[in-house]
Amino acid sequence: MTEELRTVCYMCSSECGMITRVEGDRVVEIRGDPEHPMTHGALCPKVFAAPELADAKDRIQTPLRRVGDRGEGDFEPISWEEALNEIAAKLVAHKEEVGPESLLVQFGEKPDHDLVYRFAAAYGTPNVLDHDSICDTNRREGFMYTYGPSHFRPLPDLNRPIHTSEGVRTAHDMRYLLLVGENPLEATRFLYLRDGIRDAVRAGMHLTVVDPFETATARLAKDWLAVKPGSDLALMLAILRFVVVEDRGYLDHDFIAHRTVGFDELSARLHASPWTPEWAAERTGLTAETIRRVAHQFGSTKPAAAMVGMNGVGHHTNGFLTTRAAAMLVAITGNLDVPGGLALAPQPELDTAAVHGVLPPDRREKHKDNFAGYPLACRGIKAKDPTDILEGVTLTHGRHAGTRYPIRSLFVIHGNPLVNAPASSRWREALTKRREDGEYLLDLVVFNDTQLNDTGLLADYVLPMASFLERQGVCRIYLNEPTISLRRPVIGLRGQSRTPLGWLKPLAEACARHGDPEMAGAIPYDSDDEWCDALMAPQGVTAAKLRESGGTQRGPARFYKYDSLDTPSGKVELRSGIIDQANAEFGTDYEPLIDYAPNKWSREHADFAELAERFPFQLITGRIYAHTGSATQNTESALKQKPEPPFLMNVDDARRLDLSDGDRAQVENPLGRSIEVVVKTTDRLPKGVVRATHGWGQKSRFLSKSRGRGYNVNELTDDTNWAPISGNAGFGDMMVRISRINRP
Ligand SMILES: Nc1nc2c(c(=O)[nH]1)N[C@H]1C(S)=C(S)[C@@H](COP(=O)(O)OP(=O)(O)OC[C@H]3O[C@@H](n4cnc5c(=O)[nH]c(N)nc54)[C@H](O)[C@@H]3O)O[C@H]1N2
Ligand SMILES: Nc1nc2c(c(=O)[nH]1)N[C@H]1C(S)=C(S)[C@@H](COP(=O)(O)OP(=O)(O)OC[C@H]3O[C@@H](n4cnc5c(=O)[nH]c(N)nc54)[C@H](O)[C@@H]3O)O[C@H]1N2
Ligand code: SF4
Ligand SMILES: [Mo]
Repeated sequence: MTEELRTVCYMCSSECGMITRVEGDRVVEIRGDPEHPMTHGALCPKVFAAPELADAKDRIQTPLRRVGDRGEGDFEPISWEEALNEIAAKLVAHKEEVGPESLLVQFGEKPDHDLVYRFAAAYGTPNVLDHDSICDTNRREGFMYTYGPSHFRPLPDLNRPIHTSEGVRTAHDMRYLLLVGENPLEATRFLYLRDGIRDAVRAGMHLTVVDPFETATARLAKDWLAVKPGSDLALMLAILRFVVVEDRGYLDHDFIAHRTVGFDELSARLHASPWTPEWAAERTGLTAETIRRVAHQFGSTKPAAAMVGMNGVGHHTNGFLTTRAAAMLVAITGNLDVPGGLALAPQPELDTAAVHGVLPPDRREKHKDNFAGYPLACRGIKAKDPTDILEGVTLTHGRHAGTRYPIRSLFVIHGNPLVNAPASSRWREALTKRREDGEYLLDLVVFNDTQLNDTGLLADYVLPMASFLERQGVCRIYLNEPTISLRRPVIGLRGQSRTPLGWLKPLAEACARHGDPEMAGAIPYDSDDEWCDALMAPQGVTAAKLRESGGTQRGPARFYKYDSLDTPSGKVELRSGIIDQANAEFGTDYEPLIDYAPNKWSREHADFAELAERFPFQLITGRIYAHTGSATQNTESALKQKPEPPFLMNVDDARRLDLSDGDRAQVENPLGRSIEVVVKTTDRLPKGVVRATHGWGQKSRFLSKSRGRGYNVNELTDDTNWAPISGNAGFGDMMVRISRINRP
């Protein structure tokens, strides 16, 4: 039998609409869904890894229990019942001995977590860390603390056609786009940005791309500004200062007067600051003339948008401030939430409190990060996990200040921190360290995925997960048109894999049987439709209705939503009231306005300038079109497009080190860690910068196609370096030296 079913791709986080042709429970064809409001039929080639992964020989088929030491990779198959009973017995014991906060749950960058939150809330742990702090908390919080918590996802208004209450808009309004450290043509986060940028450029939009590497996006731009890594803050401060101090019609004074707070203070700070184009030129490697020209063009071309990247900007510890500067620039020039400007993407209202459950304040205040010195790190700090596991957690704020507790168990749910979080060796250490009595310090590690990656090698229990083709979820798409869609399962569960409902509900029941009364009935749903319906209740739609009607529900796009800003003042906060409140409450001294801060491990930072002589290269990363993190590598379909991650360096730098294409080199950081790479030379990267791709170099024998390919760049990153406010991992702050490896 052949069926055509609409669903939503999750080979990466873009959540594109797709139509699958299913024959005999196999996906035999995938094509874009022309009716999907975000993607209008577009897809990218990563999607083709999905059916291959679903039916892969390497796929985890049954629950597994470790038999040798952690990391050796010896497992025996066991039944779900055994696995869940053994895990439940440990969870109940840990809760009695230490408290529920000793369970640390983390996910990777994948959706369908709703019931994981519910399980964690029922058990009582506040320590649920999604992927955000190794992804984009700097960017989220930079916008959040300027435009309000519910507007942490502003987006360049480039999705066309767009439905508004006045009708459908097809033409592009945007005249100028400043993209800082973002590469939507290759790192596809929302295909409409990829396609919208192309169309808008064709319609005459001026695109300026700030990136040390000449990416595909930069190649499309009128201006490519090859900044030094981590210097974007200097650039944005200089642009901000220029538009305020020079103001040749750049500023929207009416908007500033009625819709912002803190402008006078900001203006005084900028006037008194040294942040001139010449000052920024020294730090960024651009000319003062270029900076002046870009600032003038941004200020005088309207409507315009500025957007900072999740990684190019966000993975530097000063990325929060860079985002704040961009958010301010957009607002004071009158480009916020206007057609063709930076649109405030509304969050479709969902009943997450009902479905996720709510933790009582007493338990919330045991959060390992928020109450351990980082009160504004709203999602927690993943980079800090190894330290927390090794040293325990000391709470510094709230009513439990002074309390210490150990982390006893860890759930890794479709993530791969061993290669995707900073400092892989620290993760290995944290997960394999033994106590004096010979037992592991971290008593329980549970891993849930479709494939047994390098993190899985360190687990005690491996639980087979339903791939996204087999599971149901509610997608909250980031769009100016508030949109939800249903990821419906299109094929049956493979092997013994289970959906989140399929294993978390019986695990909760097993915990109840082992003596934890709070877990009885913790997950009250009997089908995926039930929790999806509860979640979507405020939208007045059900899963069944979405399946019938094409999978997506959207409202009209609306601009000028200034009445809905949920900052403390209700206005755009150039001086952040949220930060002021946190400082008053917690005795912290976070910058509420804007300031300059150089990054660790960079020449601009006084403590590291000298090191730069011996470690002369800044190491950055960037994504490749054909792969998603570590998820797609074990597939023919992606490997035939890109079999290895490139390690790029400037052609003159390479020549000086006697390196040419294909040569092996050692890359070493000041922390004494090193990796081996194969060099690829390029003239698209300035001198002094090398560019890698993360997520590779895995060793797991369960990844038969990708094992041993490439290098793992996160062997070199620093787990003790995170952004002061958001806790975002500072992957992008690292200096290295490079030497040729001569082999006979
Ligand atoms: N140095 C450096 N490190 C980085 C980054 C960087 O730029 N530089 N980027 C960071 C960022 S932004 C992020 S978000 C993290 C990502 O880190 P992770 O979230 O760990 O990302 P992945 O490696 O993509 O996926 C991990 C696992 O998810 C499993 N999986 C389960 N279900 C699905 C599914 O439906 N779809 C997909 N695709 N996989 C599934 C895959 O099998 C895989 O084992 O890495 C971060 N690490
Ligand atoms: N193909 C593909 N698409 C993806 C993903 C994937 O793994 N593969 N992952 C998804 C995820 S999880 C995310 S978070 C997004 C990320 O989307 P992006 O943030 O756009 O992706 P990246 O390629 O990590 O980083 C963008 C650019 O930042 C540049 N850069 C590095 N350091 C600096 C710097 O100091 N300053 C400036 N200005 N630029 C710098 C890099 O050269 C790179 O071109 O992509 C999503 N889409
Ligand atoms: S960008 Fe590609 S991989 Fe990502 S969701 Fe869309 S089609 Fe899937
Ligand atoms: Mo990400």
